[in-house]
Amino acid sequence: MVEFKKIESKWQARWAKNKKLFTDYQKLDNKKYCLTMFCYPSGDKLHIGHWYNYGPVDSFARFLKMSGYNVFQPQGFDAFGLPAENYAIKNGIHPSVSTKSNIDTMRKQLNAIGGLFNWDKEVVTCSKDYYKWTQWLFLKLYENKLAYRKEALVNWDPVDQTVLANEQVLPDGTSERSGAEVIQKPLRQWFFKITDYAEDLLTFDNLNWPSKTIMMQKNWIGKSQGANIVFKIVDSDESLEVFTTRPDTLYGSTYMVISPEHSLVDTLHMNEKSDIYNYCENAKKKSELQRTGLDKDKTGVFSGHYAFNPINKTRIPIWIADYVLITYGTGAIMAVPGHDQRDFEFAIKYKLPIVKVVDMNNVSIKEEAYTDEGVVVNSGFLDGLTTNDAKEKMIKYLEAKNIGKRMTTYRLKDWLISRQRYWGSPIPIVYDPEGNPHPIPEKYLPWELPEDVEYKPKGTSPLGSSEELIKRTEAIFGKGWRPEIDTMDTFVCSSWYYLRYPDASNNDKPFDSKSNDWLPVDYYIGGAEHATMHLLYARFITKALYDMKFVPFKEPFTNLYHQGTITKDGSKMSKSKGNTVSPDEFIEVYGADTFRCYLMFMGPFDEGGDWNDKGIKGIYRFLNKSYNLTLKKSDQAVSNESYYILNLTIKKVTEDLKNMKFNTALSSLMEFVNYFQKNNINDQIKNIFIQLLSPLAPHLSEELWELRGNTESVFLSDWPSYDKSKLVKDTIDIVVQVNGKLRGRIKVSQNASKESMLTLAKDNDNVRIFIENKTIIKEILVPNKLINFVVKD
Ligand code: ANZ
Repeated sequence: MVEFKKIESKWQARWAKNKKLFTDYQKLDNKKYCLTMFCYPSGDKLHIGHWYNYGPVDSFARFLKMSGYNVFQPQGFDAFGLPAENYAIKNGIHPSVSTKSNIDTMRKQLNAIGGLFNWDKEVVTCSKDYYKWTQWLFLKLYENKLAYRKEALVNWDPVDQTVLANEQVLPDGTSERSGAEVIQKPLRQWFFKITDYAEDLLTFDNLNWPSKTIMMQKNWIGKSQGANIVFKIVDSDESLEVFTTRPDTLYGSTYMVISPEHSLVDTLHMNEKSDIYNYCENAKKKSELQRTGLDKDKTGVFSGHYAFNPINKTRIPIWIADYVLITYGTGAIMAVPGHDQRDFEFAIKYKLPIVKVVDMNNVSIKEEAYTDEGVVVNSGFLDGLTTNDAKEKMIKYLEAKNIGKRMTTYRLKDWLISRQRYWGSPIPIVYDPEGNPHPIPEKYLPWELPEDVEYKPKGTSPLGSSEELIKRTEAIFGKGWRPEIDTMDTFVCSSWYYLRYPDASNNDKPFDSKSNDWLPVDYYIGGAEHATMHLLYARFITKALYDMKFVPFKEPFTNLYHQGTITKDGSKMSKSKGNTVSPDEFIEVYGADTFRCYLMFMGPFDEGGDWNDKGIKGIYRFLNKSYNLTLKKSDQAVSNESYYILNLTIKKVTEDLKNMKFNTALSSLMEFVNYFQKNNINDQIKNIFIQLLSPLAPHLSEELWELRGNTESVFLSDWPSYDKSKLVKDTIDIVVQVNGKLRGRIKVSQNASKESMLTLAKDNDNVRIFIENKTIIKEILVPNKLINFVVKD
């Protein structure tokens, strides 16, 4: 058995010293920036999920290297964040201390994978020389009016005592972090204006991304097209504007709804009535999901007011109901119960009129609304038009009469980036004695995270307890000035780290134009769970930096891949379920190459698979067999068929690795080994096999390569190419049937003529028995496969 452990440490040490294996930072013509999502240095160490990201991607990077590319494969740590802070609260250890020790452990574990990582460009987001530039980014966004402060109802996690982004609230209304029921709380917060980029973010031109991820981003941005329409309020100078995607149904609007937070509630003194007041107060306590879920019972109160439907001048009542949200559109709707299910349910409950204005084969709207497209009815000048034509015609009409306008809205909201937590990048803002915010001049960056704080959350930010921070602020800006005490969401740190890697130690700039040449990232690989947060934020930041002329590209990641999930007994591994598997014990027994290959063999890379250690022995045997097969020198006579197998394997492995199909690449190599265990092999074939195996089992292959007398690393050798002419077998097997029944097989040469094949078939001893003394009425020939004689007596 091969001594994997010994081989692995030997080669890891040698690789680290061999500059030729790493990136030539000056040479850019054939660069490949190959990036895995960096990891969070938690105390749980590197788990199988990390391995499944970093191991196979290193195989891919090594394959690119051997294919002649100048590969850049950096590593770093997304090191700010709540877990370190919670750990500090519990154990009294400063987050910087625990984070540093976690990083040291994880760095060691990452090295055990045996990856060719560019450690000279490591990025750690909690270090001063990194967060200095995260703060710079904030200042640039602020200068360009893309960072602003406003009072807003925010998602508040009552357990972690912090604000959450919408993306961090799970569909059931609980916190992704603590599991607590998220509540709504008004707070002054900092936002990044990602909504300015809503339209740009919907374009995915020239990006090779999984279509599901693109769909998820599009849905998240949620573009809706329609119209804003103004309704005059009866006996009042006020009017009510609504957003609708169905202006074609205006004739069918029989009532209106405003959200409990709508300004009209105040302006028209509606809340002076106690039932309305109580209703509105109650609604404020509910989360969006509780209010809008389709299965939720609709509630509401009549406002006492009416509006004129602008198209037919009928008086329609205005209701207040919490299924209408203040944060979307105008916070008010024209209700069309015949064609909107929520309105339908509400109308049934409160006995409001339901009118059919869209028809399709006399559809009934007694049981439920008809929400599909159709032909307009009961709608004056629109009658007979299709839904789409009617929309257009109505919008034009409304615009001409000045009672409405074409409108596009997006569900995407601005990115709330302030957190009432300690372990994050301080927001570089100070307040003058009147409370007005001012950006901290760049020369004071990094605006350091103070040390003298009380971490324990008390509903206000821990930074507020630092005397040093106040002293520092007053010393620089003057008496009475106060620091901002919120820190930035860690997603800000990870929204730009890929820009920093190529220039990781630049002290004067976050990155310079030379490092920009390394971008965009050619291959970005990480979990699909980042589809709407990280990947959307990173695209936004890149686009904003492009518009500020800091980077010459608009998209950060050209090719995106999501590795699948490794499950245990069908469920995702997690510490809380107690079903995690540590890679370390397997590496100890079988070695890193076996472990890497086994993970890759479990299933397609983008699907993952269920962890089961039974199969690992099979991979271990395969690598040992590979070693024994190729170790010794031997020059046996080799058949044409063997060359066919060799070239076929080169072709398959090359294509598979190009597409990150590691599992099938391994299968081909296994078939190869099985074949050559039974057939002659020569040194040339052995060398090529080692090269093909090397990205997948790097340590073992490197050892074999050396034992076979090579003096340079196998990863400096050129990836083998295949000989097309060898990919055709000399002879092919053809099946011969008579009246559709198998009667014999013949061997013919590749380019045999039709006639010669038919003659050969008829000459076959067994076939002859069935065609003798019969009339052949048809000869069917499927090239390279079969001949069928149709005969009759
Ligand atoms: C009249 C109508 C008739 C509507 C009809 C739909 C169907 P999407 O596609 O998600 O953008 N709406 C508008 N603002 C709202 C708010 N703040 N809270 C709750 N609902 C709101 O949905 C747009 C539709 O959602 C709008 O079009 C409006 O109802 C409703 F047959 O207007 B519609």
